[in-house]
Amino acid sequence: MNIINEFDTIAAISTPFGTGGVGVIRISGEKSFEIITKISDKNDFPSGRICHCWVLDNNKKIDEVIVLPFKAPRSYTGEDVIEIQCHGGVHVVQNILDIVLNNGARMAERGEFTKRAFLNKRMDLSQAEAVDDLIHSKTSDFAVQSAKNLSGVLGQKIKDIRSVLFEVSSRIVAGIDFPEDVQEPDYNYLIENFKHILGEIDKVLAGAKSSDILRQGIKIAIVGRPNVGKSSLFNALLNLNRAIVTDIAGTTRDVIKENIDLGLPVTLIDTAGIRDANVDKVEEIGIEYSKQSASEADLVLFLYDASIGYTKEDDEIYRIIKDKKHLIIANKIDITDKPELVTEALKLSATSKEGLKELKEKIKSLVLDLSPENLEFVTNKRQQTCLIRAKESLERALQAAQVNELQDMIYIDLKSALLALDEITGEVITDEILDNIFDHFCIGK
Ligand SMILES: Nc1nc2c(ncn2[C@@H]2O[C@H](COP(=O)(O)OP(=O)(O)OP(=O)(O)O)[C@@H](O)[C@H]2O)c(=O)[nH]1
Ligand SMILES: [Mg+2]
Repeated sequence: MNIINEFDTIAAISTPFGTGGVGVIRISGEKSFEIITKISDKNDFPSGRICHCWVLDNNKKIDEVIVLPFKAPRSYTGEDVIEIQCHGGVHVVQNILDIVLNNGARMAERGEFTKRAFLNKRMDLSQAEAVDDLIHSKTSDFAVQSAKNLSGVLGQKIKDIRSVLFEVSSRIVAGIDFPEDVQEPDYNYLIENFKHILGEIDKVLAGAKSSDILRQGIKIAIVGRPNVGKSSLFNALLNLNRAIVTDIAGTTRDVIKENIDLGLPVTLIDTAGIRDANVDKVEEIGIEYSKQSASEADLVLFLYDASIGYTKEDDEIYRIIKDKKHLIIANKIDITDKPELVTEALKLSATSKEGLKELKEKIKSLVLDLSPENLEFVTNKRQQTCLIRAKESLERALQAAQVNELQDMIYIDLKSALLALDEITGEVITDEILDNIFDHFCIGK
């Protein structure tokens, strides 16, 4: 079956909605060239050449554009593709899309261009998923990791693991099918190979936790007594005067949240200083919110004022958060000669920014497992589930081989492991899983 011929022609705006320098309308499918010829003042669009023309609507000039024509199969989707670069006004772009749709294309669904690229074997499924990760990455680090997968790093690794597994499986099948001619493989050979493959799967899974954090991000709450410098640290980490800072205790009364990139996506939360005495109703509610923020955070930055020292009140707050993942920070080290420091506290001055870089590094290393081998492979939940399934099947095969189980039985588990690996690259995949993946994409991608 030739999938390419089965598809109709789709179109969408590929640039974000809004005003910009350029807007891009993408068309894919066998009518792409026919449509651009119909709607422009130019007849010839040689593949791979930049073409300049006007888009027309019933001879009325709509915009002066650049057209990038790509003949199948050498295009993003593997089909005939036309990309129109027009001026980036909301209405210009929409007008051109409407003209394209009125001349034989239909509106593309979410992720349909990339889905076609996958179905036409321009990329495997791990690369298609990397496209989405790259677009939606919340930090520059994760964008770089996603680009690695786009280039096929994860897909290739899975194919390498699969090929070893396939080789072992083939030898078992040959032994089963032709017992007179082919000897069944030695059990030690099986055990050795299963252990090797399990080790390789573990290498890919080692980055799972970090991948999840890099993709989703974490919540960090800054907590402490009034006036210890929480809002000052909040502003310093944001590099912006976002929260009000004064020398009046009880300045911050509400929870303030901002997103920042600390190499991982972080929602940073500034809270009201926690104290018991003389608080009014508003501050009391603020203090409740602070405790709640601390309990919901993935990491708590617990601040005390080093120029005053670690007090009984500090310790009372510390006891609220001590069971959470936390960092103790001795702030205002710029105005104290001999800070009475808690041994494990990080020394910081939120105003002079001394110690700020170290704090950022410490946060990153506490949350992510940053050893290079653990960041070699970025995976998403779907891929991790497939890897775990492959691993469980192989573990069963290993146990069976260790007790010299019949090789027919071992083969059943190997087949499940192969299937699970094939789901990662999309060699074997159901429509439901595909729809689920591409439904998360943007229109026009
Ligand atoms: N010298 C010095 N002063 C600091 C430092 N950090 C904060 N301050 C000062 O301490 C005072 C309180 O700072 P804030 O950031 O408002 O403290 P806070 O913990 O948010 O206070 P509340 O919102 O009232 O709980 C301000 O006068 C700051 O300028 C620091 O590292 N060094
Ligand atoms: Mg404050």
